[in-house]
Amino acid sequence: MGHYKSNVRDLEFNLFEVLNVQDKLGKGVLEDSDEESARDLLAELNKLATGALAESFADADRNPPVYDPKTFSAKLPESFKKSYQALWEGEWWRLGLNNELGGLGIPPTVVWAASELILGANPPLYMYMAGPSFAMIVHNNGTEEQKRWAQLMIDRGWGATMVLTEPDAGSDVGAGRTKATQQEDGSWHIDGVKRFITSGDQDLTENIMHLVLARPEGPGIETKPGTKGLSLFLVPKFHFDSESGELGERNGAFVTNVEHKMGIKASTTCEVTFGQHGTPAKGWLLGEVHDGIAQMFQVIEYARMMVGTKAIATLSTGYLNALEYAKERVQGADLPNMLNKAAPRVTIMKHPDVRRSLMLQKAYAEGLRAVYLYTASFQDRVWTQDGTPEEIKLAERVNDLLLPIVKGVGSERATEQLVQSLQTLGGSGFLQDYPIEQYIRDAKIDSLYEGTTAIQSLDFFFRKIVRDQGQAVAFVAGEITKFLESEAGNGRLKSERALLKQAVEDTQGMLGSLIGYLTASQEDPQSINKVGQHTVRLLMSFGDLLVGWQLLKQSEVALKKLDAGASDKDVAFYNGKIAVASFFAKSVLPELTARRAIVENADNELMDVDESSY
Ligand code: ST9
Ligand code: FAD
Repeated sequence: MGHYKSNVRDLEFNLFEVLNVQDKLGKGVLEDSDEESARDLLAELNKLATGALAESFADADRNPPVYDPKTFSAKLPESFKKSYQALWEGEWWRLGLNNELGGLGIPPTVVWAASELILGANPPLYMYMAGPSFAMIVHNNGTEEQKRWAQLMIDRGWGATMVLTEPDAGSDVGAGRTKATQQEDGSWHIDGVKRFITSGDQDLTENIMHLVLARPEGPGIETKPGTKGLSLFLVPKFHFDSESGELGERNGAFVTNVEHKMGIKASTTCEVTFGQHGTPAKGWLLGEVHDGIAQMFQVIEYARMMVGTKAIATLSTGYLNALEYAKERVQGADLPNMLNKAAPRVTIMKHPDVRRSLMLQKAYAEGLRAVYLYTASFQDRVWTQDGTPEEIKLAERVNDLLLPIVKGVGSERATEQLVQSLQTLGGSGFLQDYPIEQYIRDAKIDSLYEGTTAIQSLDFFFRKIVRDQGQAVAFVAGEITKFLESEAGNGRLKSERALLKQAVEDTQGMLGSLIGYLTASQEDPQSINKVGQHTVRLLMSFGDLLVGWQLLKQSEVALKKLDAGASDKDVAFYNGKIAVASFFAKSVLPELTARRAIVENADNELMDVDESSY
């Protein structure tokens, strides 16, 4: 058995019993898909994920890619290349593409559910397969010629990268110094050093298209500081014939280092040097506008969703591995028999603290899965363009609001709860005989790249709530209120609904306080530092609220299914849904009241502590 324990039953429950995605299939851009084909797709990918994809997970960690400074190249382990070949040959690169570019005619909900299977089995595989999805963005923003390049990227299976970070420009992308100078032939020469570039080199694909942010310079070009002065350039590793895609000369973008990391070792993290090794790094402006940061955010939005889904996928397999162990490991007696030294020994599953911990792991694994799929359901509306322009606009806003939750809360809770999954295995969890230590190492990056958690929380508060004038957040709050006012559970979820209601009020209270501090900063500029101290608390609390709500929504569905007479094999599944929702409402949601009090009583003392006193 491989390391990866997927949860297709829960994916299908979300898609077809809670979100009712099947109602959207068979129409418009989804005309070629139906419920059966979507279920078949998940089943087929699940076989691959738990088999050939999971197979190289540990080997590629123990035998990571090797960098050769003489050739500026990275070589991947053979086991990993075999997994990649299986993924590519299965044509899973079609997953996120639109129909025009050879997509499968399935909505984002199904795409992300399928993506979870790859990301849970072996996440770097997914990242190396980014070429076609990045090509779609090149296609959407490119000139007619660049649209042909996008097609070549897909047809020839090229890799792709997103290139923002520099030694002095991490969270602050606008501090980037890499520059671009226009040439007479219309191309640009890129000059600078980028670092931490995922998939910067590999030996899986014949070519790599780097999507590079650089600052254009030269006569007639206004040089602007910050992110708004950046443009997006297409910089191939090898030049190519625009018609046939035949490779030509090596371009001057060279990988000059591959980092040694804590986790996701199979994923190469590269320093990429542009135009500093005797060969110019030629790039082409994407489209005809200098609007690099907005174009790059089209990539970042996918990537943030991907990172959150990756974290949640890893938490899910961590929890299921821990659960399996707890059902087999025998240790100690039942607590009521603790004084009887001759009492029968029991599996650790019988100990209340192990049960508590496993139920919390389940709550976050399944609750966050529900949150990312709920988010994807808004992407469905945008993808299908089904609805009035106002409905589609609102769906975009709600998706934007939820992305920092999927990414920021997903990654933080996954890391925290994976530590609990390891704890369930006791000392054995610390060994490489089990996958959990690698899960923790591999998942930690998720709270760092694609914008750290602090950055997600600032994005959530300032951009997604304040700048949005609360429209998306009001919509989501309205949906939760509808649930609260409904007869959900038919009288059986009463106390849980009361706890959820309190959680809504607490989250609104926190938000109200932060908006108050922001407003006060017009008079007292320091007041904004009170906001900055608590945006992560707000983000995490909003995440808990959504998890609590989604779990209760699921338990409402489960109760209905049980009332209607579920099959034997489904009874335990539905009872689990009711148990986990109730547990989360009773043992996590009340914590929001304390967090609200902390936010309401915020002061700026922290900002006054002298740095030498830290
Ligand atoms: C990285 C990669 O870390 C790690 C993993 C790589 C994996 C590669 C493979 C991925 C595969 C994925 C494939 C999935 C395919 C599946 C398909 C399925 C269908 N939203 O606030 P301002 C824009 S890469 C949208 O003033 P500052 C906007 O244009 C490195 N746009 O910012 C805005 O203008 P306006 C990742 C946004 O103060 C403009 O930016 N690095 C958003 O200048 C300026 O905004 C990071 O993520 C948004 N949320 O700069 C950097 N926000 O306002 C993190 C901004 O007029 N740092 N824009 O609309 C930040 O995000 C900073 O907040 C900052 C600040 C840089 C934006
Ligand atoms: P810093 O920005 O220096 O942050 C340090 C700390 O300060 C963090 O805790 C941060 O939250 C905090 N902080 C910074 N600014 C603020 C603020 N304004 N308010 C509050 N707190 C703040 N980049 C790419 O361009 N392409 C890639 O493919 C890519 N892949 C990566 C792969 C790996 C394995 C790694 C490690 C990084 C990768 N990155 C990539 C870079 C990644 O996106 C950055 O590391 C990340 O954005 C953070 O930047 P930084 O490391 O410079 O940290």
